[in-house]
Amino acid sequence: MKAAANLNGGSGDARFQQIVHRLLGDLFKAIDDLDITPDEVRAGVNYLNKLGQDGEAALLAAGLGLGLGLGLGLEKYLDIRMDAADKAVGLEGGTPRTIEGPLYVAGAPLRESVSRIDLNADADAGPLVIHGTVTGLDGKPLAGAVVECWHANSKGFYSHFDPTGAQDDFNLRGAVRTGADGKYEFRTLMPVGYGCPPQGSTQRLLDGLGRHGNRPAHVHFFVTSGDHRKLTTQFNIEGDPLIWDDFAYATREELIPSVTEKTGGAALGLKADAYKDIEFNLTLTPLVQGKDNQIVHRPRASATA
Ligand code: MBD
Ligand code: FE
Repeated sequence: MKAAANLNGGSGDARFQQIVHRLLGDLFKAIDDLDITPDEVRAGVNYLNKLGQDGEAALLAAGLGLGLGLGLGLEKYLDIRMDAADKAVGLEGGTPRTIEGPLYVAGAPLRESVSRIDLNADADAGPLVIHGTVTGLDGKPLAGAVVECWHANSKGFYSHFDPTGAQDDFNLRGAVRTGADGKYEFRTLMPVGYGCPPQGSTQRLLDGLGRHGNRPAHVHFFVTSGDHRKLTTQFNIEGDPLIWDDFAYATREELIPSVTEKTGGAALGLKADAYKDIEFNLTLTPLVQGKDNQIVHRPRASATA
């Protein structure tokens, strides 16, 4: 939390840091005291979005006071709470969760086992194959699991949210269903880390704290399978200098798979014969008292392919 406000960080405005630090601490305490749920937090986050769209922040500030802390490492904090809840019921051994982030788009075409997801040319990005096996805690492959992934292009931009308009809606976004072997594979291009829009409100706030707004290169996942809990996770691209300096605090030791060099990409239809390969296996966890307690309801973008 001191990190989020960059308290004693040597740069930024000390008073601003002190205030943000206090508000975050109070907000986290309120979440604990009232056991505020992820859905309730999401309703609040969405409210702030709407508030800005409506141009009524000043109106609310007059009547109620402004919710400044929301969004700053908050999503990571909710993960920490879910980790603790899992530990309390002895639920261990699944692929660790990490934050969803704001850039998922529902509706990617669902393919069987393998999907090529680089729809648009990207001269600066080399081919990448991401693959693995979906299993339960018993290590047995799960058939019929749906693995969704989404990631940025070589400019750090996500399709559907790309300010340059250079990408089709589902570029670098995929969904596959596993067969009996539990395997999934995405044929894609190597992403580059995301940076907050330099002129946006988020970066303005970070500037005030003396913090950067960048993430290491990463790939997001949703994994769903019948009677298991939905997994929300990401991996980082090994070697990225920002791996332990992510403005969203999503990095976890277990989520930095090895990147290996391979040849034979031509036979796979990749843009070059030499390609990078990442094996990322996904272990799902069982329902808790018959319920998926890690489903988070929030407004999400959607499109039709
Ligand atoms: C991203 O790509 C992301 O994953 C997060 C958490 C925030 C901003 C952009
Ligand atoms: Fe992301």
